[in-house]
Amino acid sequence: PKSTILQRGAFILLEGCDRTGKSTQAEKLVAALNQRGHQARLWKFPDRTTGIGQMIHGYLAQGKDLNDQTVHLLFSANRWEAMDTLKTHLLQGTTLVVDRYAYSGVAFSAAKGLDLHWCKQPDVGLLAPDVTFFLDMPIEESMKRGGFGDERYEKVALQTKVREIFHALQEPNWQLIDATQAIAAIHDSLVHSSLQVIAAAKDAPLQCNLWA
Ligand code: NYM
Ligand code: MG
Repeated sequence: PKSTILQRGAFILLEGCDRTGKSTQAEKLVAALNQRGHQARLWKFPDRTTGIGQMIHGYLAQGKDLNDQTVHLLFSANRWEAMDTLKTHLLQGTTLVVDRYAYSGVAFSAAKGLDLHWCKQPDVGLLAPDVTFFLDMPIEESMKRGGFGDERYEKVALQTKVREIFHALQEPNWQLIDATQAIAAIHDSLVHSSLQVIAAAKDAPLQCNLWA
């Protein structure tokens, strides 16, 4: 019999400033892909469930202080500690819908004043996304959404800088999404694009070359 080669899943990333609807869209996208018969699962960074993730959570939500370089490296380590698991899922054919990644890592730390080049280095060589959906909207709009201001970084001036740095980090496989659109309209376009990305990624090798 003809041998069958297992087709890998796609690495689909959602990025953007706080309160742009990433988590809502990521959950809806996973459900829609599963419904269409694609194995898909959600992954979120920071992953607050690990030991490193708990240190990050203490910093973001519980007022624990850490110096800027240290917290930057913790966010990066929180991605590296997930790499083997993420690779295994992708190679088993599962598509990953990832809510934030290294672009957030660099955008937030550089917005605080750390050197952009320095910020990228710890994440060099991570798995590279097949597509990045950048959910973009004016900060004045996202500010109006519920919950803004609960965590460290949820401040207008900082978010404005973060947005600028995100734009500077754009790569050819980014798709800019107007995040002020209705939830259903954004969802439809994410599903449409994701199906194309899944079809294109299935025979392509995994790329462990972020910023390399
Ligand atoms: N954040 C997130 C960083 O500063 N660096 C990173 O590497 C990542 C992944 O954490 N304001 C920031 C962005 C958010 C905060 O993320 C918590 P979320 O998606 O709100 O849980
Ligand atoms: Mg948040």
